[in-house]
Amino acid sequence: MPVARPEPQEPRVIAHVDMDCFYVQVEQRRNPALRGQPTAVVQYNDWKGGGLIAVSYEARGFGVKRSMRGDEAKRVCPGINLVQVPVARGKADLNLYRSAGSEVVAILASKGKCERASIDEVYLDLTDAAKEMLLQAPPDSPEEILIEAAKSNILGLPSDASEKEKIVRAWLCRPDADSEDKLLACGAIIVAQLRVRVLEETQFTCSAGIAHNKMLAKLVSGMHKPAQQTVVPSSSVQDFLASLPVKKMKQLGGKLGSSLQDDLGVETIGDLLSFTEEKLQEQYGVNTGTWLWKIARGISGEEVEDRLLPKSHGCGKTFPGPKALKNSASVKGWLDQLCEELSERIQSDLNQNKRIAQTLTLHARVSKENERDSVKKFPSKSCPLRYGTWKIQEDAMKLFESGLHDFLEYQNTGWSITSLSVTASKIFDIPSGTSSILRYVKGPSSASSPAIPDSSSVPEDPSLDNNVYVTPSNEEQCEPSTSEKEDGKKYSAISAKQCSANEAKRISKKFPEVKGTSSILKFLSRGQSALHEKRKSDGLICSHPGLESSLEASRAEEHNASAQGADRSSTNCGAEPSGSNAWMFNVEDIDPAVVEELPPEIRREIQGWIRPPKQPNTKRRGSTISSYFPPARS
Ligand code: TTP
Repeated sequence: MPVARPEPQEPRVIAHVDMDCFYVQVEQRRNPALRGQPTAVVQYNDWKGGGLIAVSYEARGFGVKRSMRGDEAKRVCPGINLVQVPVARGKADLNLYRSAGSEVVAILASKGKCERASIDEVYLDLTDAAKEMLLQAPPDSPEEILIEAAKSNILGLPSDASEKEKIVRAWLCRPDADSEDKLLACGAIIVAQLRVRVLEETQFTCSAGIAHNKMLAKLVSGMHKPAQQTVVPSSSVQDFLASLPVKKMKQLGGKLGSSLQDDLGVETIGDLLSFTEEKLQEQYGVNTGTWLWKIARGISGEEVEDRLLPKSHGCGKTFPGPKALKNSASVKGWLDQLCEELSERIQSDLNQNKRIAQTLTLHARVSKENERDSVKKFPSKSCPLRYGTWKIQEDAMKLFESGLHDFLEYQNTGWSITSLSVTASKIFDIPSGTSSILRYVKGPSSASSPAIPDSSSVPEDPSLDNNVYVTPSNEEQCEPSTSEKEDGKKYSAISAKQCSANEAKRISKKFPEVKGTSSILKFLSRGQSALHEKRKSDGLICSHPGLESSLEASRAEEHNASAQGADRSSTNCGAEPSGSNAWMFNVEDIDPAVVEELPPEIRREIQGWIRPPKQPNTKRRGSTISSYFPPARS
């Protein structure tokens, strides 16, 4: 449910930029003969000519729509060019479009905080840039306004006037405008400049919305397409929202919007104005009630996040009609392909951006034989993400088996899958301390190895220590128990039933919960038998390999793809670890004098673990971290 965010004190200038018929433009750049022609990009699927996923504005003029398939589009527009998306591993390969989107983002991000919202849209916070323009070079001469800015659509101004451009020029330079409108005018000019640069440098056109918040900017960016921009002055907000159907608002597209229509008779955002905040809170809870009350007034405090990279990576494939998957072997074949692509993408994110994904989720659309209309959905399943292609493949297959088990509810019946996808989410930047501590914590065997890239080993969330599969609360779980995590969200987890409770307690006592510094602790806790928890739940087994085995697997994968098979057989899930290379440490064994010599960020982290001071533990147990920290010289 949406929640109201606190509004900033000062007015902001926010833009939402959305590429026009994006995949088509990318294909037109690859093949300029397609420019200006009715063109559509079709999904990789030959059934009825494939589903259209992007349609050029020329084709739209003939009545071609995205909901059509290629055959129908040809009937409507015989001259249409249908371009199939590039294919890899038997499915659409979107890399071409992703990197084209990145080209655009690189340009747009030059003027302020930039949030990449999808493959072809971004939010920009241009407040600072607009303030600077207002201070240093305010628009004061209508004739000098950039033509692209003069073509802006400004809500509240006559849009079909023969002198529209002249009116817009005058509006952008009004000396008597209030400071909000003046900032907005500067924002409109900056966005126009950016759009011109995008066109010059990438050959792509885009459309944009410019307003005082994200919500309004997004709502208007698609209002005048292609290659145009729309500005929302504060004075026109009420009129605009008065006629805006509730379902047009992203968060109101589903059940909440339906409830507003059915339960309160609200058809437009403006209709919400007739309800008090208390009434809306009574109906939808305090947070959502306040959010609704605010959006009715065009108020939204949501900030533009500073994020140029995607929040998650997903790979999916649909299997329509006769292509539906009906046995585990075919599911495994496809899951392997999807996981291979996912693994490549998260590995490249790790190498290029030093980001780690924590959670692997499997989604599927499944129906039972003879029960095509069943309302029961296949439950999405998640687990901690282990890096390495075959590990992801293995875990994804287990998630599938677990989901199928829950879905079938012990019925011995056939099933049929029409879509499968795997997602890597909860991506975070590697804390700088983590990468540096790796140099200190390499096990004995790796010490003699060539330098291992810091990115080759991936820590996991320590809070998952005693949990095997974890899913956000909006996903179904295998066997729910609920725990509150640091970020305040509720997570449900499966307790490791087969893992002895005593052992679990022993581990958690030894490795105290450390807030905000999950990575290193988890990393270090992956030693010996304690970290090779074997867990079974609903037929699932999951073992957490130690540092060394994960390093080795990563290395093997990086340097010798053909060794994967052998690697896989030697590290089967549930198999005992080789042990010789794995190790662990006790917090109690860390010599405080040595900690003082560590880089500050690691020092802070380790000090967090050992505070309050523990009783000195003189008992040495095998390989401990203290073996690798020589005592400080006195
Ligand atoms: P959109 O921004 O929704 O649409 P668009 O850019 O094609 O056209 P518009 O000018 O109306 O914004 O989607 C961006 C790209 O994402 C689109 O070019 C193709 C892809 N896409 C899909 O693959 N499947 C889909 O269902 C949708 C909606 C988009």
